[in-house]
Amino acid sequence: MKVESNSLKRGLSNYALFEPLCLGILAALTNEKWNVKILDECIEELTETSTCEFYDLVAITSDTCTIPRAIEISKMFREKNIKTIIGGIHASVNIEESKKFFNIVVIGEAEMVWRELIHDYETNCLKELYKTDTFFDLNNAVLPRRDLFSDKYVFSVVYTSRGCPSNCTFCAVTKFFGRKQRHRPIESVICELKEIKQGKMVFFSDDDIIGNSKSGWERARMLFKQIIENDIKINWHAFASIEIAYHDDILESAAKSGCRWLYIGIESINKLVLKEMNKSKNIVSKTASVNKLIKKINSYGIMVYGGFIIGNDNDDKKNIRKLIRFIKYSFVNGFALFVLTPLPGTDLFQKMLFENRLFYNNYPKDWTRYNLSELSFTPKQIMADDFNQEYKRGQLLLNSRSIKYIKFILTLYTTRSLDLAKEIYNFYKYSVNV
Ligand code: B12
Ligand code: SF4
Repeated sequence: MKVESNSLKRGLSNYALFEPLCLGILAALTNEKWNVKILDECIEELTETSTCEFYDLVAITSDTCTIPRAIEISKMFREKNIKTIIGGIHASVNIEESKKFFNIVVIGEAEMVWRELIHDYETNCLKELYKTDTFFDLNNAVLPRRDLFSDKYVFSVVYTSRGCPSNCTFCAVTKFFGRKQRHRPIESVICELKEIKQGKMVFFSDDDIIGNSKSGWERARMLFKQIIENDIKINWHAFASIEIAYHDDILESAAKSGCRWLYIGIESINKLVLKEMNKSKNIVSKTASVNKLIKKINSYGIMVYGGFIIGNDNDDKKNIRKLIRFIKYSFVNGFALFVLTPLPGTDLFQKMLFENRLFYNNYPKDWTRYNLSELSFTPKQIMADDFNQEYKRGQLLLNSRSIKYIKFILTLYTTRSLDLAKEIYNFYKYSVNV
């Protein structure tokens, strides 16, 4: 049996930083009598020769933008009469498409159906579709088979919760994992962290490590306390919402437990845009206040990687330029500027489809365009060509040589730490090439 993950094959080599968590979970769910091999195309490209080995089943995971490659891989194995299985967020919302290119389609979380699927294979009664209508109870979480992962990954990926209480219009998560944040028992997380090799960094893949409820905050406090009390020495990164800045005690224990970077979806500094994205929680009294919140997080020695999105209906040229200026001179220590992308299954996709604004609809081939750095629809307030020019201009400005000096000084100011400021300087020294 083989489990596959595929990359864009477009120079995304830095993504080999992260372990393919879902494949480790699939392997853990497979009973011991089967030999499992994991191949991650971020590390090693699948070639005709590697398909010559015999496999009983090939399970593939893929995002939307990599699905054309997943289809190629499936074809290679199917030509050798090996059955392929596709699962994950994209396949779960594109069932008819998936049925055409894979023998078996799994909708939903693997934990709910994988054992049944393997049993069906063993008893020769495989179905074409496996579907679950309920969410997986995280009390039954399995530990991924890390022994099957390459040593090349910088980050061990660990989840402590699933689901996101927010419902941003562009995001594919809530439709798949639900709007209620399900918490994995802390003992189970601690047990997994203890197994991780010393020196590996940990990436918590939760959509929001603290969530937005009292129970979420309480759990985050407990989790960080347990990491400290169990003397687990890790450096960790995670996604969080800007609201974490209102919880000093959580920030303090997060930092003590090894938190180094928080990835925060700031998205925009324009109120109308934030409302349009259903991200009103990011609206703070003044633009400067977002900056103040970032500064607060920095003061605990935690770096902020801000995610920003342009291309919304309320975005015009002026807004975009204002946002880029903000990113450059704000306290965010790192950043990613994305182009709004209507991912399948999202409210945004439905809207764009309804309004007949999608440029590329020759699916599955065109899914490669849905990569968050390409405009795939007609924007409202700006011509597509002008938008592309603005995006290019923004990327150039943000990747110019001066950025390392600007972020060095700002980090020094917010953290009062020369070491952290130097770390940021080096981060840009190696990543900026303009
Ligand atoms: C961590 C993360 C990353 C990490 C990747 C780490 C890694 N190697 O996994 C990084 C930062 C590199 C990353 C990059 C990108 N990401 Co990302 N990422 C995530 C995040 C937050 C968590 C992923 C995760 O580990 N989840 C936990 C695991 C257990 O869940 P899972 O992988 O979905 O697997 C479960 C089920 O889906 C199912 N399953 C999955 N595959 C299969 C296969 C089979 C056969 C079966 C049976 C079941 C099954 O069972 C699993 C267990 O329950 C998700 C959001 C989310 N909540 O999932 C976004 C998410 C997956 N990313 C997304 C996107 C768009 C991207 C980028 C395109 C963004 C960009 N331009 O930079 C790139 C693409 C990278 C690529 N493929 O080349 C989107 C994908 C949407 C879509 N329709 O494709 C998501 C859903 C976020 C969103 N905003 O909507 N990402
Ligand atoms: S973008 Fe982030 S906060 Fe918004 S719904 Fe998706 S995971 Fe939740």
